Amino acid sequence: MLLSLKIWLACAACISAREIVFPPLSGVESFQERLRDDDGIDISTGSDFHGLMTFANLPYANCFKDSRDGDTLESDIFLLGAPFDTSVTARPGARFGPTGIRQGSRRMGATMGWSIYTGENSFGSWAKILDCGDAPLTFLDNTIALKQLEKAHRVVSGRKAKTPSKSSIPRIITLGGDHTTTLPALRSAASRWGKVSVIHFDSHIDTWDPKVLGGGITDYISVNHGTFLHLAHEEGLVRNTSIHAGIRAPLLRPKGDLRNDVRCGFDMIKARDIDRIGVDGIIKQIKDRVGETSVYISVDIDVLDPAFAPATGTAEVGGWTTRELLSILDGLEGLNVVGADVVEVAPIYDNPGETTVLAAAEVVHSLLTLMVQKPVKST
Ligand SMILES: [Mn+2]
Repeated sequence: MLLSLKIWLACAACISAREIVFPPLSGVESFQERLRDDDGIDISTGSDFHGLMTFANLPYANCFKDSRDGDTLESDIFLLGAPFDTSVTARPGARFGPTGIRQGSRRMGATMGWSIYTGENSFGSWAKILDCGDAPLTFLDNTIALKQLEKAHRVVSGRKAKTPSKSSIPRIITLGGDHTTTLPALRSAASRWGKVSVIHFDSHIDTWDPKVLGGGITDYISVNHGTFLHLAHEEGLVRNTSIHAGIRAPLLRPKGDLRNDVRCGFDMIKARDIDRIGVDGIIKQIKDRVGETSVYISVDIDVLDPAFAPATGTAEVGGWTTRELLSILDGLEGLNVVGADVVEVAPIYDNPGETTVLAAAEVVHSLLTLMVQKPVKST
């Protein structure tokens, strides 16, 4: 008995005497002030999980501050959240998409940002990249919310570029939001860059005539996540060199929807075309279509099969894998990408492994990389 007590006391002493040795911490550029002490324990940098959450641990900036208050915020690429989901035709929830995509990006950043495929680090290149947080959008009136989003885009894209020798107008990647949020983004992009070719990754065509989808009963319901590309065409924002990729959802009319789609300026790559022409064939078809024009890339996460992106409002089976989509996106290097978004991420339907938000974050990373690879001067 006495012996076991002695052993217990010895062990207790050994546990309390043990020092926990941390590995050296450094590398992550932090926007937090560093503590100026010298005890060797760093609580300012070194974790992907510290501070408030931004996309890929990028610095946050209040992008809506007034320049008359002495604000001189400059950046080359801005991330902008659009928490809006009241124009959907099926499951809501994408208002939490921006938060979900940021959650999916927590392990991203400059420190471990070197791509095994390209050898590049998009977070540590020439471009300054900031996260604006989310645009403050009312959730009670779609008309006002979309006007707010349009103004947010106008203000952010009107800021000075940090590296004007490379690219004179800051570019925006929007974190949606249901797909209606692409309409204000296209209005803003077209006002800065002129008409754009839209590369539209989606399982649905989204060019539906409001009279067909929703019945056009009021102007209010005519603006929704299945009609915004029709409206963008009517407003003269979209070039007739646009293209869908990954389409597989059924149509409302046997021929009329497709005729209208062509009229809106779109060519179409269907989901199953990948089995026939492969990833390289799809890349070629997209590049041939848009050429040297200014390009806006919109990625509805439902372009992925629900096995890879279950957390979305209008899931359609038979879609692409995450790897296929990322290979196609990375293959678009060299295009003049002036704006982009990832939309329809509704995290409430995701699983504990966060399958959808991880995929969405990596898609944003690919879009960011395309922008860094190809600076675009304004025309
Ligand atoms: Mn869509």
